[in-house]
Amino acid sequence: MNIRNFCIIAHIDHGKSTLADRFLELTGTVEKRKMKAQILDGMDLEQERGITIKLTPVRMNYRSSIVIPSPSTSLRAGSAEGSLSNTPDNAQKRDSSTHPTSSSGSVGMTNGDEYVLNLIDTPGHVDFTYEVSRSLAAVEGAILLVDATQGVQAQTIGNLYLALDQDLTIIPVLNKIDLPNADVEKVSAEIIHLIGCKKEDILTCSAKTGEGVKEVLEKVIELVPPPNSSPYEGEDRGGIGQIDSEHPPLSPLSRGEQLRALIFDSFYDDYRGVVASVRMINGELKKGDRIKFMSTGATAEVLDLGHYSPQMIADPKLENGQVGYIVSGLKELGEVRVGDTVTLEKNPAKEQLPGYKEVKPMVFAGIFPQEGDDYNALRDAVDRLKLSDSALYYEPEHSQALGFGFRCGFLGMLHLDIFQERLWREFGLHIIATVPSVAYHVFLTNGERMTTKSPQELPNVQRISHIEEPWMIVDIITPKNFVGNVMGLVSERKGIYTNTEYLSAGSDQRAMLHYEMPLASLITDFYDKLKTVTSGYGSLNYEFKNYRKADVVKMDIIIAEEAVESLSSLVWREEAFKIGKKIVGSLKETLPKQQFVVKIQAAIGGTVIAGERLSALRKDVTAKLYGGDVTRKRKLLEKQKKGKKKMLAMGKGKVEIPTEAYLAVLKR
Ligand SMILES: Nc1nc2c(ncn2[C@@H]2O[C@H](COP(=O)(O)OP(=O)(O)OP(=O)(O)O)[C@@H](O)[C@H]2O)c(=O)[nH]1
Ligand SMILES: [Mg+2]
Repeated sequence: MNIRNFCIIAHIDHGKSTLADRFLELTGTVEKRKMKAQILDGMDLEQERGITIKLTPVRMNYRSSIVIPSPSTSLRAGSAEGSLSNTPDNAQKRDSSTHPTSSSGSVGMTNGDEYVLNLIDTPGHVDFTYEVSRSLAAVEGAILLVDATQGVQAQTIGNLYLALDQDLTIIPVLNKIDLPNADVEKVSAEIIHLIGCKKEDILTCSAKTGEGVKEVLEKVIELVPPPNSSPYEGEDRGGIGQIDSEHPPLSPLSRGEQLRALIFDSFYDDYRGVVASVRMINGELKKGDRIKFMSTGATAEVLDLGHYSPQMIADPKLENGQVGYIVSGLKELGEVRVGDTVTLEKNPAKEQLPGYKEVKPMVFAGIFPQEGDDYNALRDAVDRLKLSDSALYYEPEHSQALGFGFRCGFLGMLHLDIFQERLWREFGLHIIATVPSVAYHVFLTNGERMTTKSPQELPNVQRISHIEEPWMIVDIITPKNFVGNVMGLVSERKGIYTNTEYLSAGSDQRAMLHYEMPLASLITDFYDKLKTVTSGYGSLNYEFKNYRKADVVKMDIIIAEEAVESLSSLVWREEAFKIGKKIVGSLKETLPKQQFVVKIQAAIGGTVIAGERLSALRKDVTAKLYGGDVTRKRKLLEKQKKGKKKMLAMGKGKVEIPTEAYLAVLKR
């Protein structure tokens, strides 16, 4: 069987899912009448927001109309500089590492061969990068799609580097050439500058009109190597997935030929239990086989298996090199883990595949059910979401005010937002999320170190020796004329400038600015601000760098004399006054008026540093009185006054805090 496994990577909105639509049409995988825009964005949430959140695999059958030329024309990553230029060295690598071992050897293939194409559509937003890196582990090639009206953007580069790390074949494609402002020349120059390919290596297409799409698919067949009997063959292939340094790629001797399949995704099906999406690495799997999950040790029978089309289609077997799914009937959620290796129970592989590096959550927030008795439902929901959202981190947490819940870790604010929305849509759960925080390293006077993921966990000041916070490497791409604005914004947020690169030559150059910045600056409204100061043109990518010393204090928000635990946050001491004032001010705008005057205060260690008063709502208690005796009216007003006094005397009243108030604290 001729197999090609590839994915589409790009910056957000550059047209990956739309190009996938055209591929599905071209190959007849989805009937025309069933076709809809971005069909692989299967979740309602994805369709409504117009963004991809999850990776989606799909298999297509296709009869190629070209003759495959010699493999030496391929574009292959591998030189030390990460250049894609077609050096003899690269060509040779490809020759030796892929073809002789290939069962499907495509060299010199004649016109009209049938191909099985396994495509994975990936998200573009930086918060879902883990989906991209897992997809890359299941394929041999990637289409690097660039919007010809936007040019190379921050995630174009971020995702390209991920693909180069895996030594994948890269096919650069310009999209949206139907648009009048598409600038093929300029954007081609940027791509050439970026990856060092030739102009002729760059394809152009419109995923909207379909122009050039067939050529892209034919190029995939021509350039992407077929899957090896073992992708670990050959020194140049650094294994698949983000290599876990503790589990280096296996030597051929220890590898054996037993069945192995990499789980790159999973989800929960109400009727069939956990379903694992796999990439077959060695061997062949059939329905009824007994399998073992190597790291968890769980065993099960293969109740069903098959491929995505994009819905699940059962097959009698999954062959080596294929991408598909396995239904094992396991209901215990912890037993199937993304990155684990599936093998046969009877003749198991000796060693696991390298799997994935554990992903590091960036921001943490407490998640509590709005109704206390929803805790069990919340636990089940979070367990299940974790299956299809492997970047999610969670541990149980208890709060005095909010009861039992979880401290959850996310890759960014959009990830948190999507998580909340999915809890509501898929499980009908309303939750309270606390103000997100980064993870601080707190060094205690007794020499111990603890990681603090929430303001509540911060130990008493006397016990703290010093605190460290995470810093990120930040890349920002912007047209040259906004560079000044970006510089201003970043330095306001404590960013440290590293250097500037230009994406191409010429008068309307775009710059890539490199900075280092505290993560705490990024998780507030940095991205919104960046868009504002660059008139929407700026794009952003970031990754973790290291931990550095920070002077941080806990700021409490007190509403109607009561500290609202979920609103407290950790802030830099030098900015505490400014931030306190801002938060109190915006809370005044967002909190609904009450029957009584509400005091809103920000305090550090019991000292109030900022305060506001929210005036009382004067409820028209006399509204129901038509005419009648004036003394009656006066009586009602008196009664109202008394009631208010009583509440004020108690100094508090229950103030319900709307979600906007949390946002107000965040966007400080
Ligand atoms: N004019 C034009 N519009 C396009 C083309 N390709 C995609 N679009 C539009 O661009 C927008 C984004 O397309 P998507 O396919 O959702 O982009 P994506 O890369 O999958 O986005 P994410 O998955 O969220 O990163 C949609 O409004 C598409 O209709 C094209 O070739 N021409
Ligand atoms: Mg998409």
